[in-house]
Amino acid sequence: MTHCILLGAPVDEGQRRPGCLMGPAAYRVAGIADTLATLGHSVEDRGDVTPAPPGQESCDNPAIHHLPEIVSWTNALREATSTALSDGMPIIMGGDHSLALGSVAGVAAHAASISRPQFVIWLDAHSDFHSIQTTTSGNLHGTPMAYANGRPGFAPLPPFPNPIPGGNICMFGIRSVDPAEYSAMQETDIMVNDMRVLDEQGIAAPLSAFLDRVAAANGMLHVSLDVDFLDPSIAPAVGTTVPGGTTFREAHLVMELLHESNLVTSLDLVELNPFLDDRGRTAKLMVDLVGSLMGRKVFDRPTRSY
Ligand code: HAR
Ligand code: MN
Ligand code: MN
Ligand code: MN
Repeated sequence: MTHCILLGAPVDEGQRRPGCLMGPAAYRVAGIADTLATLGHSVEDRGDVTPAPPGQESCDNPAIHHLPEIVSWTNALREATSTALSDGMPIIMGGDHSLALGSVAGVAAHAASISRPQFVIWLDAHSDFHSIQTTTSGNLHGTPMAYANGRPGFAPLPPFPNPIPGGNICMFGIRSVDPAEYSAMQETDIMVNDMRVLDEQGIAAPLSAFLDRVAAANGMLHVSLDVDFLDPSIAPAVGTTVPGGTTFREAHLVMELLHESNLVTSLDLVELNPFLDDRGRTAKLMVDLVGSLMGRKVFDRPTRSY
């Protein structure tokens, strides 16, 4: 039984397609609290996080937009997430992926405070490895993984509390990487499982290899689930659709394996744009995936040991 803490993060300014701010409401309407309670967990909905009024931060990349708003969100979400981790498992309901600038900073700060290493699983079509300097779209939702890894070029944001080494980061579902992200990632030892790896090896083997590392290090594990990890044919409610994503069963299998590992300590749900949804089907699928992550299954299996 887990104490699940819902945090709404209606962040919309990290990209240009309005609608992600309705994400937290859509998860609530789709029954996220009931889904968790039915699985035997206690649920506390702390409502939506409120950022301070934006300041005056600026940078020399003219493409960047809404930087002061995102700095305010980052500060507010770092605080809300690290506080929630002392009480239970934060589930941050976005909001676009720029919210992870704050949520991942919060989990890293908490892990450092109790001297445990932090690990991240990034489930996304995109690597989100731009710095504020290298993004050409200027959309800050394309930057959080680089910030968390301690990449330079984030001066307007507070320094990342305890940068997460590349060996503690594992990506799945990747199929859209910009050249500047690609060359920056070459300098790291991030485990990048692009869609071809999943085609050739499936999800269970590479995921288990990473989970073994987390378990051996007694790590905290943050999962960041971007709607575009899923194929757009099953999850249309996202501004940045990329063909060739994961299937319904691949996505549930990731969640089921993560549940069995017993290692997950926090979760982001990002990029849902309910304005683009088809009668709530993407919101409902995301909530179903949370159900699998938190223990829903058809039959019990012999317990795996991690
Ligand atoms: N790499 C592209 C950019 O920086 C696209 C980033 C899209 N990111 C998300 N989140 N949708 O993963 O603009
Ligand atoms: Mn705007
Ligand atoms: Mn993303
Ligand atoms: Mn994405």
